[in-house]
Amino acid sequence: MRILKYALLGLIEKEEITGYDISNQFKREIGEFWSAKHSQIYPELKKLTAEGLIEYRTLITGTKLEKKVYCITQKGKQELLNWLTQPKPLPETEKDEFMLMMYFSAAISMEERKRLLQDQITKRNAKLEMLLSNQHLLELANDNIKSPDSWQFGHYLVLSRAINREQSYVKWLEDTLQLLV
Ligand code: FER
Repeated sequence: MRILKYALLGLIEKEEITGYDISNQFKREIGEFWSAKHSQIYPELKKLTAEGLIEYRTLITGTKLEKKVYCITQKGKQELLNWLTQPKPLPETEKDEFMLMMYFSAAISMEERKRLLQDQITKRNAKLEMLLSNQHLLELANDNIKSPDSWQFGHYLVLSRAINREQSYVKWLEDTLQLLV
């Protein structure tokens, strides 16, 4: 399944947007939880155009620069709505190298295990700090972010889920550290 297709339709549906800005949006927000290579985005835009799901007009900026500004078609809106309203399968469990190491960790000393757990706690806490600061910025920029009617509500949801996940991971790491003597 081409999931990137729906990420692009979702972005273009919000407002007409250049390929360059789509790429930036990906880096800034969606890419935090749905990674896409810069090199995948342009071919996908081409496909969507060929399929009649999006259209573009050419914007001349300056003397030579031409930009494509994309907007969604009726057909594109319909496909996006179909996808949005369809139940989703569970993803495969995320591969976590630390978990694989933990699985075999009876082979190493308690001291080594504790050191490695402590290292993960430090790294997870740093990630958590980043997420909490993003959440704080989002709350500052949108006074009604927790309202399901807010246009940024979806962003808030994805972020709060990530915070929840990291907090629970850190708690598990700390509980595990306590088990080791
Ligand atoms: C964001 C920053 C981080 C964001 C999501 C994340 C949607 C992370 C998500 C994750 O790790 O699952 O602004 O916005």
